[in-house]
Parts: sequence; structure tokens; C-alpha cells
Amino acid sequence: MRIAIVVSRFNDFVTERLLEGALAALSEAGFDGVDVLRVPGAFEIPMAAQRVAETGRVSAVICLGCLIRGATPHFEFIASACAQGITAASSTTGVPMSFGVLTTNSAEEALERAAPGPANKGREAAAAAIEMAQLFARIGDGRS
Ligand code: INI
Repeated sequence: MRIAIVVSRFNDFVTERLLEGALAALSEAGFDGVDVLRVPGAFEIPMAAQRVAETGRVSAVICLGCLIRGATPHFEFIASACAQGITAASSTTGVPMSFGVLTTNSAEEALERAAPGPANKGREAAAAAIEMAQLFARIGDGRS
């Protein structure tokens, strides 16, 4: 069972910590087949998630990013496109995708959610992806 992680470089002082949390959770769960795919920003996450899901090589995709609210409505547009895009990509491909994309009011809020430990949102997204991949394998749709 292979799992892909799509992680954005924008705000990488946060997203690299989310990635560390996700990789730790996957390693603890015994996953060694992990593809890490980096994209420019949260807006590009759904495109890469759909493309890797379409290859048929992965049982789940973990999506990691960080949006920090600014002075303009930019944040809302990207956050909405990212969440809806991931939902659509998962629905279109039938591959489960977890949402580890932070949407915070400040860098401090983001860093709190990316700190090492059980509350790391990358770790939480990895746990959700593993659970969904195993559930779909049990349902037996021939994708695992
Ligand atoms: N991308 C992010 O991942 N987080 C942000 O906070 C952010 N802000 O604030 O602009 C951001 N913008 C880039 C965007 O995701 C795209 O990469 C860009 O618009 C090019 O398509």
C-alpha cells in the first residue's frame, strides 16, 4: 500500500513541520512506500493530488499546506479553492485524501498546530489517510 503526500512550499517554515509529523506517523504505522510531492502553494495542492491519484499507484493522498490570513480576501479564495479542489479530486478519483491544510489568523497559530507531538496537524492528516486507505482496502474496491 503506497501513500502520497502533497505538500506546498509556501510558508515552508510551517509546512515542513507538518511533513515531519506526517512522515513520523506513517513510519510508526509501518509505511515505507511514501511519495513526497512538493507544489508551490495551497492553490496547487488539488491539481497534484488528483494527478497522483489518477496514476492508480497510491491508496491515499495526504494534503499539507499553510494559509495565513492577510489584509486582503486572497486567503479566502485560496482556502476555498483548496478545500473544494481536494474534495472534488477525491470524489473524481475515488482515492481518499486527507486535509492537513492549516488556515490560521497568524504565524503563531500555525506554528502551534505544526509543533511536534500528537496535536501536529500533519500527523493527524496522516492518521486519517491511513484509516481511510485501510477502510477502502477492507471494502475491497480493488485499489489497494
Ligand atoms: N499559498 C499558500 O499556500 N499559503 C498562503 O498563505 C498563500 N498566500 O497568502 O498568498 C498562498 N498563496 C499562493 C497560492 O497558493 C498559489 O501558489 C499562487 O497564487 C500561484 O497559483
